[in-house]
Amino acid sequence: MGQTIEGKLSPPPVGQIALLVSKFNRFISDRLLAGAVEELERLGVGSERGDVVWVPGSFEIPMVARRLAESGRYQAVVCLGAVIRGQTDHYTYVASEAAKGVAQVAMSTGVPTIFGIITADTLEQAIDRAGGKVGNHGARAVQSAVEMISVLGQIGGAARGGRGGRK
Ligand code: INI
Repeated sequence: MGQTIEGKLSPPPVGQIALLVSKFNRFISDRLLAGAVEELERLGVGSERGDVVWVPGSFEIPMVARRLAESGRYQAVVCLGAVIRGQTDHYTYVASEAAKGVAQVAMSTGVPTIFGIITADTLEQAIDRAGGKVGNHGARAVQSAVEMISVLGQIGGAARGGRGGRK
């Protein structure tokens, strides 16, 4: 067997991480952000290395995530929000565009762009995932970001969105 490459949860030596948060369902987003900031501290990255950017709703996350990723200023973009099923099918469109959009940003820029957006049937389910019974999705999203920075750093090759602009 050849070598095994695995992301580590140790702090990247340099660089900022963008925490991109949706104001919609702010009650939940605030908790996800608190979990994310705490996790930056817990992992030894430091909360001063997390820049917070707010957008109106999860639908707006991919566009701003792309701008952040392409800026070259961030090692990762952590997207946080909550899409909660309502009376209409609006939820479906917002959730699917947010998920597709975040994946596209990661693929097109090469900058780890993490899907820390909760999709839930009820407010109670969302609370459970935002620091309640099922942990904090914001904290987990920061772990994924740190792990991805590590694994991509070990593999090598540049992000397309980073310094030097698009290729
Ligand atoms: N935005 C969310 O982040 N979560 C939701 O649950 C939600 N729902 O259900 O409507 C939501 N809608 C707003 C949307 O993200 C946009 O901000 C809006 O459509 C303007 O483009």
